[in-house]
Amino acid sequence: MPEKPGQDQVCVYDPLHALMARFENVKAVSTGGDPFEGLSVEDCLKRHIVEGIKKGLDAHLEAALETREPLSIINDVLLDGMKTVGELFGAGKMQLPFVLQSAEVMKTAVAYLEPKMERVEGSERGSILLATVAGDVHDIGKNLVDIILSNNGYRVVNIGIKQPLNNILDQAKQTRCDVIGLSGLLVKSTLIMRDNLLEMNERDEWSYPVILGGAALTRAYVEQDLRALYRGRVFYAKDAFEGLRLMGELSAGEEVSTPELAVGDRVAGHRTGDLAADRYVFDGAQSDVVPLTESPPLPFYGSRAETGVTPQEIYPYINPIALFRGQWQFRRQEGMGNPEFQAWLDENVSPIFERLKGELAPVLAPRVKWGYFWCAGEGNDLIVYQEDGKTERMRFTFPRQRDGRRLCLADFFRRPGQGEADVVGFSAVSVGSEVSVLERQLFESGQYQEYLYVHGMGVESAEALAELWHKRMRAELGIAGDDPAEMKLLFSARYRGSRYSFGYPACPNLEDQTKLFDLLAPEEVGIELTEELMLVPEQSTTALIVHHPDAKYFNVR
Ligand code: B1M
Repeated sequence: MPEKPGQDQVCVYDPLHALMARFENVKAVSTGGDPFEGLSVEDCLKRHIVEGIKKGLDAHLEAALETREPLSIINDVLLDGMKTVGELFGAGKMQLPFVLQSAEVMKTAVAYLEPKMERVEGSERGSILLATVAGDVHDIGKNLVDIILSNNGYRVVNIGIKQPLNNILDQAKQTRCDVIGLSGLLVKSTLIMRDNLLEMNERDEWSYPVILGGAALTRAYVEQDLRALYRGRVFYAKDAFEGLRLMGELSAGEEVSTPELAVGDRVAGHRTGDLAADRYVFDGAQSDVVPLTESPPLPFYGSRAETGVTPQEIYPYINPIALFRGQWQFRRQEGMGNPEFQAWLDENVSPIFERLKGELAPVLAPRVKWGYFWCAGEGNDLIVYQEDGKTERMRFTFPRQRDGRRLCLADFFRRPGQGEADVVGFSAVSVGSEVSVLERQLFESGQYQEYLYVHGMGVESAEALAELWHKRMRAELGIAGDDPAEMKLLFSARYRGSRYSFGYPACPNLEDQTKLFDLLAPEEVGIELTEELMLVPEQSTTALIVHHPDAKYFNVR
């Protein structure tokens, strides 16, 4: 990939910073002049960090070395700049990609200074062993924590994904880390974290303070339930900056502050999505959904493969909101209206999207396995039939809402024996693993901002391929007539039927992935299912396609 603009020839003017300055009532950095004019060398270095400017960094570091030791430059000057970055981010005045740009400059500066200083034992602020727990492949959240902590003066030992407790403890001991940090996005990971803490009690290894983070956790689960069972100290970090605050307080030996629980947190406990077994047992009460008397004709029975889709075909199906706000985490700044924010995104973020579309086209390798099967809904079960439309091939059991409409996925299909069998679709899509290789290179070479951008593009391309293929499947089923022309409406699922992914609320059981693999054999296009039910490559997703017009997303608690 060509070098990202702004690596060496970073422009001294950053539209975001200028914009922030406007909102902050602070004098904006001029486009033409020298942004360092009139500043002391220390302030120049801080400006390099806060504004993410690499150009001229070496010269300012050399100048600082005339009066300061390298360690003092790091601790007293550069880290002070990073502190400002953290404060701006915390106050909602700095966007994550620019925080990462600042971290890149920090890393470059430290790399410049390191050969000039002797390694001073204990010079770090504190140390943490970071791992994603056993069975979980999610890397990005933990890596963002790594970037923020290591560029704020902490020693981070990042041992990667799918880490069993034995390894975590061995490595923590070997590398003499003070704290253990565990990450995980899966519901199952929240249970693994609990088991890890219990085992640490049993092994008498509870002297480590533990920080936990990841999407399926809640503060209440960690700071009430888990805290009650771990003999040591355990904390929840909602994001990397809370991790930074916790490390600061823990390393300084201060009392660790615990934020108030949010209202949702109090009730939710933790978002396990683990449903009581009775949710799956049919108790005779069904929803008001009426199965269709006539279902679409079966396009074909069984599965097919497609590897000829191009990235250019996928790109229009990338939801910019999910990419810009979800993955890249661009937020509307305080005082900014929605139209103004949109205009800002159009001007500043869309060009990044356009650039990456071109650069990632040779890296993305789209592939799809999809198919259609005869089926029927019976109680809470979806029965999938053999090609004869009568002989049972397999059965999925879905949970039913406890109250309200009492919806269950099985209700959208005709009952057994009600005329011809109904039709269900399945899909498995991926954009290949090369993009993960690129991500790793970017992370390891300290190109943090680009790492975030590429990761976001990769995963949202997988999601976009699923969306594109769902459209194609609606066409094959002959139900695409209701498709909206506008992409925005497509992204809010204003078409007939729905695409449900195993692991999400209406069908939370990840074990169902094995049945989908039995039906589609996605291995034939290079999509594998691990023992822990994760899809490899990471940028892959699967779905069950329902054609019934009433099929919309719903939650089961
Ligand atoms: Co999917 N997915 N996904 N997915 N996905 C989740 C993880 C899920 C929670 C959604 C849900 O609400 N149900 C759910 C898992 C639930 C479960 O276990 N049952 C889920 C599922 C089910 C799946 C599939 C199985 C669906 C399917 O295909 N059947 C499938 C599996 C893919 C696979 O196996 N390879 C799948 C696929 C995908 C996409 C490919 C489409 C895409 C990318 C996935 C990926 O990143 N590899 C995707 C996405 C985008 C999501 C959500 C929406 C967002 C994840 C993300 O990128 N977050 C996610 C739901 C959610 O999180 N709201 C979901 C951004 C990332 C930077 O945040 O890692 O959380 P995160 O890290 C944050 C904080 O959590 C915190 O700081 C970080 C920075 O702020 N943090 C720490 C994390 N670790 C920390 C440690 C600390 C401190 C802070 O100290 C130690």
